[in-house]
Amino acid sequence: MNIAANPVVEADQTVYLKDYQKPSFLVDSIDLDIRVYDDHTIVDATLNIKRQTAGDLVLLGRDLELKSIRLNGDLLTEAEYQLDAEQLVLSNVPDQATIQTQVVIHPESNTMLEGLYQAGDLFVTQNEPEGFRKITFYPDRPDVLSVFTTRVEADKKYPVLLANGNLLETGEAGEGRHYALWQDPTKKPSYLFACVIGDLAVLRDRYVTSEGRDVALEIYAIEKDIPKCHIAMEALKHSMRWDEEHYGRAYDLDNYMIVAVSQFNMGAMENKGLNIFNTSCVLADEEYTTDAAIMRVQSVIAHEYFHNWTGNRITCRDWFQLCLKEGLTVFRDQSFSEDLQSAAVQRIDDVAVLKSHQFPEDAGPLSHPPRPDHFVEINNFYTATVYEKGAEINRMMSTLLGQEKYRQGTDEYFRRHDGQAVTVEDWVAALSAGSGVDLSAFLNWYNQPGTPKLEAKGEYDAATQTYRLSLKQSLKAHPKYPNLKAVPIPVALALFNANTGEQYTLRSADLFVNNVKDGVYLFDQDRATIEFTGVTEQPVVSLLRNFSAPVNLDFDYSNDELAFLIQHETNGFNQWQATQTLLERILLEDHSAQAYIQALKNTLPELVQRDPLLASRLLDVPAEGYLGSRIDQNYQPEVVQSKRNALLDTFAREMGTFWKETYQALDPDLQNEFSQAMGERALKNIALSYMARQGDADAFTWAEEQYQTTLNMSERLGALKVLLWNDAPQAKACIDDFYNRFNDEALALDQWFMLQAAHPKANAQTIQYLTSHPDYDLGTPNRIRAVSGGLNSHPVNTWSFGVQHFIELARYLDEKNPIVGSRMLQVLSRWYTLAEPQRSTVQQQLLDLKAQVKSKNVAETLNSMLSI
Ligand code: B3K
Ligand code: ZN
Repeated sequence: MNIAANPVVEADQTVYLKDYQKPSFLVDSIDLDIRVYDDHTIVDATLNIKRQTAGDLVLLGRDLELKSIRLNGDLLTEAEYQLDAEQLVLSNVPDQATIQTQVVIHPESNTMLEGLYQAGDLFVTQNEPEGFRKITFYPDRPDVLSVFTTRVEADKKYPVLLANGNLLETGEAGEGRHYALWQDPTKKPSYLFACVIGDLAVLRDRYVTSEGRDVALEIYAIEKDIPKCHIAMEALKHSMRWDEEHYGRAYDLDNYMIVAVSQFNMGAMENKGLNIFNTSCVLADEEYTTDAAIMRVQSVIAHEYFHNWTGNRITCRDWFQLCLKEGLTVFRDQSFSEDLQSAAVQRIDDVAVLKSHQFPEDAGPLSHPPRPDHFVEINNFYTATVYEKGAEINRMMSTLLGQEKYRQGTDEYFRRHDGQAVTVEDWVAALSAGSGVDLSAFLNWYNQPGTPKLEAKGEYDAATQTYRLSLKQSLKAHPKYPNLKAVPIPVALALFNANTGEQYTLRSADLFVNNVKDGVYLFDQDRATIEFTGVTEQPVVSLLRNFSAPVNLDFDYSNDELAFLIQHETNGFNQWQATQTLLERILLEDHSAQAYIQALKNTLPELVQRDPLLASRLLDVPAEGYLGSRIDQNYQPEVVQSKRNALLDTFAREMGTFWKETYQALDPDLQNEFSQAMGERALKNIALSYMARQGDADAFTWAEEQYQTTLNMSERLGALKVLLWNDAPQAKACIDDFYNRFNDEALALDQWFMLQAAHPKANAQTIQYLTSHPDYDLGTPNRIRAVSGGLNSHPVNTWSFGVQHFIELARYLDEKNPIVGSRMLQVLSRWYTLAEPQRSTVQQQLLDLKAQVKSKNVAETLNSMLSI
């Protein structure tokens, strides 16, 4: 018997893109037999393999107890193969052969939530990127595609037995056990394999595709959560139709199953025909989940569904190409969500995430290109850069092409590569060929790290009625990526008449599309100047409308010009962007707040009536964490916090009765449209918190009333937040009441943890109380994220008592769940920007941790963090 033990970190385990080689063998088909018992699981695998190139047969496997291996029916002895902690290698294998293995695995004690694991009463899989090798020996890499036939057997206490594809057969297996046999007719890589064993209820529906296929839709969850699955079901049908209409892609199997599980490392997983979802990304119900969570559920449902074509039917050649499927699929789900609610607000929310997560990542020690060229642990590369920046690259190409050409390009991609495992180059080449526009310069975006800086200067010549815009781009040098090249930057822009507020029609020979109001200029050199003619009066320019490129814009606006844009920009995104630019100046460069306050006073009353959701976003004040990420040295979180609080106090005061009147005027229950109601709820909560800041005696009474009387989670939590974070006399009773109401609802209980951890005056005792609470569970990533995410909403707390919390968490998870451990540690990645003595203190704690960690995940993250 051989036990492949946990790997230990060796000197250099770096994998390089340049070393990519095709696998020696392909797998035509695999038969899996998975027999689950209480204290072990037996996995039999039969692989029909075929040689592709010269070389040994390499079957990857980790933590597997090998019981037997046969080659063409003959039992092999230990001398006939080489086995180590990572792989099983056979030499001199015939060009065509059958390999049979039997292994024993232990899902019941698998705390890493990777491979097959037990979560409560449920057994589920998570195989992307390299989990399948923890189930059986296999060429576990995305360029090996095979037909999977899966027999799942378990005790009848688990009535539900699922795997990918079509159900061929079910039956008795003796001793109170039963089995189900599934076959997935579509060839797929092993990372898309899934099976589920458990006792679940199901919500069923149907969808007939544009090609006439009648698809059975099923969402599996525990019985009491089934009523919370309807929004997800509607979103699924909506996504199916959207993909047909926008990309011409129809679904290809007779069933589509989604399973909700409460212990899951990330949001969801697109396994072929059998998605597995974190409950937080599938359960949606106004009573138990917030509006933001409901929006997220719809977008994640769409994301995983869209993967069926961008990811599953066309997959990645290797894991360096991860952003091929993720960047494209995120762009697709963002576009879907833009159709679902206000497009401007969706864009605001997506860019806010990009700027608060991806920009700091790209400016720090964890910076990497969307398509990295080396890694130690691929799980560390499911990053904001791969996902969100990857999406931005696709958005830029689609902006340039326009709807029709973009569609011709994607059609060509699906035509060329259906059923293949491909690269980023293949995608850009197909998009170029289909659209007739050479997009190859966009490969620079995929291959280079860092956020480009776009410096722009404007000059108006009244005599010739000409406006000249000079542009310059630059990228910060990166030690690992020399020879950085200019990238193509689509600059969407508009000019407004500063006196009348009207928008000019753009006249310039330099524009991609001329004589329009919204122009796009393709800036692909180091420097350029564009000239606009017929500009009769002093203009105000609005740049990067809709955030047309993921760059840091440096334009010397006056505060009055920004205030002008807040009031006159017709692009909701840039209206919001003007508020954010102005606020950054006020908060980080000590500018006066007057221009901002006056602009909002002029804009809000009308906007609150017309578009409450957009109005709620115009009230965004950059979070302390985001502001901190804009400071590269001598960062003092407490200084940022007190400046921000001072601004909020001023703003609360100066807006006078606006808050109270707004709170009283709005009634979300009267709105028919979800996004209108959502906007009004958001506004009312903001108004309540400003009323509290004003010291208005009604604030707490109204908050308590809102808390007690509502049946809507956004309203209940919004009110509770005001009470709790302001230490209102009613706070204790309400937070206890919340616990009593929802202690059997895991997702709502996460909010209970989060809200307390996010108290601005939380301290080490608060965290101690929460993490030793009987409902705190280190085996449930959602619960960990609730406390850690709450705590991290105030960098003052993160960088004081929080450091110890995150270090201890990383140390514990290093062994138990390194994927999540590595994530948690990344919270501290900007330690080097802190002012002394904090900087050295945190550095020392990280160095101490480095000596103790074992997993590749945590070790790689820590090494990068310390190599600044
Ligand atoms: N593809 C999965 C992510 C898997 C993460 C593994 N650590 C979810 C998604 O992007 O749809
Ligand atoms: Zn994805």
